Amino acid sequence: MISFYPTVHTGHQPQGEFWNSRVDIPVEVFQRVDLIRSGLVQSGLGAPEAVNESTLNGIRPLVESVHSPDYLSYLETAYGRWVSAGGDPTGVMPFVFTGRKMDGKPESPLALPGYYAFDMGAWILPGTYAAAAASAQTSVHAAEQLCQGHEAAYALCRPPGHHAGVDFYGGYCYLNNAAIAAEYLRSPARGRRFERLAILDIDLHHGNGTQQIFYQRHEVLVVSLHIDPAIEYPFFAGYASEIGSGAGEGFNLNYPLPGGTSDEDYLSVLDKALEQIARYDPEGLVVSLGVDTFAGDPIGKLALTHSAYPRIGQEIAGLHRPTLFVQEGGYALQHLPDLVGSLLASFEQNAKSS
Ligand code: OKP
Ligand code: ZN
Repeated sequence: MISFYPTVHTGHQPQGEFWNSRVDIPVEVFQRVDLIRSGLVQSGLGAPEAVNESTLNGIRPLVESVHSPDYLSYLETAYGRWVSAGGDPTGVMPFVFTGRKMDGKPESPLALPGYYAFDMGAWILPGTYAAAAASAQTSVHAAEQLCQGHEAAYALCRPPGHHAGVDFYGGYCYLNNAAIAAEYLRSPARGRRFERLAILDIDLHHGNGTQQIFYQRHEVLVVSLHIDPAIEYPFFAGYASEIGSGAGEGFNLNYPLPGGTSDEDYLSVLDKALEQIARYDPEGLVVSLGVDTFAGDPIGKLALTHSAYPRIGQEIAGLHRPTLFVQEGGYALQHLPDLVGSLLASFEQNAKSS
């Protein structure tokens, strides 16, 4: 399977994340990229191609079809403004939040993170914007391959994207790589076009950013399997009652899963989700691929075993749609090569043989 990875991402290495009254050691580490790269090779998928861009040059209008220009210029300038205003160089992080309780828009660089971030887990460092831009470029390179006639492609994105919304960030995510790729597929510069699209999000966590971006639209069906937000991050979105609104009503489907969900139970819910996607009959599919559903994941609470992942790949192949895989989470470092590699290899094998 043709695949891509970003080379400019190691300047983004937050030293911590606030969680449960502590600063936790980060799990979204730069080593994830090289580990997954080796998994692709070991699984026979071939080595991914390097993406060297570290700006949004060439894709800015596309990215602005997902994120607001105001938000993008904030991300780009946040660290410098923070430090000049006396912010601690450890990283840009919010400590007073807007939202349901207050909705002013401050000018102070020390207050702005609380306007754009919804949690205290996605710090902004000097290299964060370049890394996020590189990650978005990676997803676009992979999407291009579908427009040029490939049946599948994989973007090894880091940082991940599915928690980032039109003008907010959080959950290690700054730019929504899957949403940006989806917009590219819907209106490519050249080549095949995929106007009716489905996004299937199988990361452990609910992709609240992706949900928000497409919530009022029907041309992109968003379907997500994730741990019940009543018991896990992101807590404030991902419930089954969130079905889309306006023209998008009925085009957002959430499947919250109980803690400890097993392979069999997971696969039967995935089956139902795929049936819904088949009924929608999209021209193409974008998979937000997180493997933090694995039992051994350090922050996960589902109980999938290694053998679930090839089965997931096989089920997705059964849709018979041009498919773009975009990496999201997955933090069990020693298992990442196998989890990602076996899912994609099984997808490829089953897509060919049928
Ligand atoms: C990002 B993605 C760790 C707490 C968990 C938030 C989870 C963000 C998940 N101590 N922090 O969807 O994998
Ligand atoms: Zn996740």
